[in-house]
Amino acid sequence: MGKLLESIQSPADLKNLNPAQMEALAQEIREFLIQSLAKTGGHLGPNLGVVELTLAIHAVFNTPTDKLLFDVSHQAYVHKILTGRATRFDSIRQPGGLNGFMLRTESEHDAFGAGHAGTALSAALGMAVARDLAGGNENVIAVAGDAAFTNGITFEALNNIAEQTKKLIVVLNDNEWSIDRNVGAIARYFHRVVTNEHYQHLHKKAKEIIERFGGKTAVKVVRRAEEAAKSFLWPSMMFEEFGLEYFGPIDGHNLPLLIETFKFLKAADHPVLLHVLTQKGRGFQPALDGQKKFHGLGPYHPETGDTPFSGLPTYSEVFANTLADLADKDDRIVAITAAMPNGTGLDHFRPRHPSRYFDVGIAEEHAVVFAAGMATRGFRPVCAIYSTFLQRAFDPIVHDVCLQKLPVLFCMDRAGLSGDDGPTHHGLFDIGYLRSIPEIVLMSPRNEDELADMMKTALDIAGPSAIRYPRGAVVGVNRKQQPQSLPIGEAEILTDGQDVAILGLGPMCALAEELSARLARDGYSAAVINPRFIKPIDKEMLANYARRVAAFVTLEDHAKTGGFGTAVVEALEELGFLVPVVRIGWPDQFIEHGKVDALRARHGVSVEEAHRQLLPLLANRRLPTLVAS
Ligand SMILES: Cc1ncc(C[n+]2csc(CCOP(=O)(O)OP(=O)(O)O)c2C)c(N)n1
Repeated sequence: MGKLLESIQSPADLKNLNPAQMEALAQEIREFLIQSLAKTGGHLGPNLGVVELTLAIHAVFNTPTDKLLFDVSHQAYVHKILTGRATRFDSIRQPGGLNGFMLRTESEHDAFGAGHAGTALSAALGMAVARDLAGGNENVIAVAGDAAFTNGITFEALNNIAEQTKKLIVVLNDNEWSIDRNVGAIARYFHRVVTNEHYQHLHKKAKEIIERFGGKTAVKVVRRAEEAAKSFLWPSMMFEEFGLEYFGPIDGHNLPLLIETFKFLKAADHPVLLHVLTQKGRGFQPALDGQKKFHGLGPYHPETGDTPFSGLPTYSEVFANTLADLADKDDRIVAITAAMPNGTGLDHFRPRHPSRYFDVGIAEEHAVVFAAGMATRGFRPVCAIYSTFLQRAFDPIVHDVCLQKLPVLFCMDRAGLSGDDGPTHHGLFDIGYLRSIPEIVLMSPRNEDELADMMKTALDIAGPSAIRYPRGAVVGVNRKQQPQSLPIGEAEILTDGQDVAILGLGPMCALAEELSARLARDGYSAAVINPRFIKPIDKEMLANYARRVAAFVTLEDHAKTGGFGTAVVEALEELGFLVPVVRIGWPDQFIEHGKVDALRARHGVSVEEAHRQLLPLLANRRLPTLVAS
């Protein structure tokens, strides 16, 4: 850690630094981020882009009295470093360490927790209105990336701001990137503002003036830019129509200009929006060259940016390649992503079927209703959306897809514990929110070959369906040449047995097999079942085993409440069987970030826990006797 950085215990310490020291501190923070995240991994690119912006905000405002929010908050690392967490920064995203996002329980400086996009403006407005009602005078500052403006909630907030408060500062941190290139009309609009020649000229001028005279004059330049915006670019700037006074765009790496601008905006008696231009990955060439990779990544080489080669393909890649293969033969198939072409693997689909690929921005609700619309016209839309982000689209799934019996397929990546990202990103609720919806067929594959089969199955049926599969590398099984349709609602019996029936959902099948081996050593015979279908559940299979086993075990990478195990209990109850069910899954609490294996052990999502709960239920069972032939 650099000397200046070492001296910053809280944002108050920034107030004693002169401009040259602030610049030097910015460089120290960049170096610190690059070196530290090389070991832990994290959101390097976004944070390198907001070093000056965060410094300027903390130099002018006083958190925690003033409220500072970041949209998504993956770019809040510099904020963490400046608010007393620098010495623990090497623990970020590590078990027991700092969270990778803002967390209200982690620091009083984290005014609002996040992880999903589009919430900063609404939450900031809530805080501003609460302040107004309470007669307070603290500032509320919401920093949101350009991609946050592709999200509906951001616009719902904009629609309300001017009516509801006179004091709110919105910062649009525009780097022209989402994780991939930002998309749509809003992105084009911002781009036009940024590339306007007049602004380019004003930027250069601002820089010169600041170098010569310092802050005050710079504010005049910002104001002139604002005037120019009105006359040159747009009959009336979009944000002005929403009742926010627009300032910018200004250079988001020009610290004195940022500081003077914030001082000026602090005094505003109406809501304002400051448009700052930043460069994602600034100061680290590999991040500038590899914007997508360095948005968020695991450990890397601190000089070259190289990352270790991971041998097996991921589920996301298998999903996307399979979809592209299926689309070769079926031109009704279209693929939809909500700003995650990289994460969902659809990057692999895009070049093979460019006209049937849609990135709609961070707009999960729109993605689903859009898919529904296409389905009414005979297309077979496939929405590739992480389990956690599909939560946003619950009502469209109910109202626009399932109620209308439309054949939309939801491919839910990152279903199960996400690990390092923590509770905002764990995909632990999708069975809970989908299982109760009529019409939907819900599946979970135990390996990549079965994922392909399930995609084929889903595309062969006439109604809605969803497949949940985990983050990361596939199992590595041999794959069939062509995927095959599976019989709907039929489980796969991997091994038959008499004493206990173990149902391992999706990748948890591996644990089911481990448990079975362990029980065999205890002298019990276990059936190992791959349920395949969460809905419709295989009642025939359940009835069959309910007649002979002492207990069922369900293993799932999902919340126990409302999960697959609950579905088994309900089905048995409906069938009239009173057989105990040992349900292994995540407890009814938000699970912290950490390494998957350690978290499973801590929370009892394990073979050991299943074994521990099962033994008393089997104790009265007579051990199998050998029958003499
Ligand atoms: C609802 C939701 N969908 C998708 C994501 C995944 N995601 C995380 S960051 C990000 C892009 C953010 O871009 P921007 O806000 O412009 O910030 P930048 O990283 O460019 O600084 C996306 C799509 C998310 N966090 N929330």
